[in-house]
Amino acid sequence: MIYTITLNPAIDRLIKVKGTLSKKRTNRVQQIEYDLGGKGLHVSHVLTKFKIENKALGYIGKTNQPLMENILARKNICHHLLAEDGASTRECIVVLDDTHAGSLMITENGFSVSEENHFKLINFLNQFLTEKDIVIIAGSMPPNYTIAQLLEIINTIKHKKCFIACDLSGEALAAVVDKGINFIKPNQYEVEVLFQNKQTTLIQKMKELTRQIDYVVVSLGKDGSYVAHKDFLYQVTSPTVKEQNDTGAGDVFVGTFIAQLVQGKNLETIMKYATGCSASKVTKQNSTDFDVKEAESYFSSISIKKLGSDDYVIS
Ligand code: TA6
Repeated sequence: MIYTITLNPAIDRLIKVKGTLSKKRTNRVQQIEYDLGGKGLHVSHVLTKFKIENKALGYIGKTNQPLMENILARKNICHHLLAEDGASTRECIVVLDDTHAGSLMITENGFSVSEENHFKLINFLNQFLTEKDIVIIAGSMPPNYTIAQLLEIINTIKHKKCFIACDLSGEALAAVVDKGINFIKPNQYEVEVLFQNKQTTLIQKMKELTRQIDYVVVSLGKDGSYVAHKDFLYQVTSPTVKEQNDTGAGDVFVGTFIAQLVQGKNLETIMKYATGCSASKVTKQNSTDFDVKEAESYFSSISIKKLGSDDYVIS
């Protein structure tokens, strides 16, 4: 089984305005749509689309639970989310306009999770995880959730010997990297923060990270990604597409990467699907849609350069 954990889920409120979004002007709304939000839940959606059994774990607020449950049902997300009394799942506002120049995201902070629900999550992991499982933890931490609580989750999963993938940032990313996990996907700025701006190249930093982490993906946005695995580093370019909304593109990358990995595909195929599906997501207006056939049509314009062992050998 694959479990995703979203500690701070969201409801994405997509607001499409007419013309060009501008400050000091009345931006008239053309269309509003609610979509699934939160990185782990997005990964669950991708896995579900690839018909891979998975369960979404984490927390949701009771106050707007019906709206969230409705979105989860619409997206076919199998879940065991713990509901928090007197709390609302945060809204993440994504504003789009007619210019195809990218989206604007304004996100609420989320709610504080009770000790009780944290322990319920730990108990669930203790009770159900087995060595064969994969756990993906993605997204920001709720307010007041401590690094110690995050590490308690990581230690519980590590104790069960599961494959652990994390799409975290800042302090949370640094803490899990120190523990040694199996997959991370920071962007280049998050890598710099990890090394506190140490004067080494990005490639040297990735090399360092692969000492403790099996798959290190550094996303470079429209410029593609670097993927490091074992002794080698791959430079992957992204196809040029007409952008509608890049929200969720990174989550589609992570979900597709894991989906291909569990299907036993080779790394080149994994990288092509992850890059292609993520590019397809960018062409869609909401936060979750992507098209696998469209992704495959991009394959010929995705280049994967394997940097030789001279460039990147682990000493
Ligand atoms: O990656 C996209 C997304 O999951 C949005 O749907 C939105 O809810 C946001 O990210 C939340 O990001 P955060 O880092 O705050 O968990």
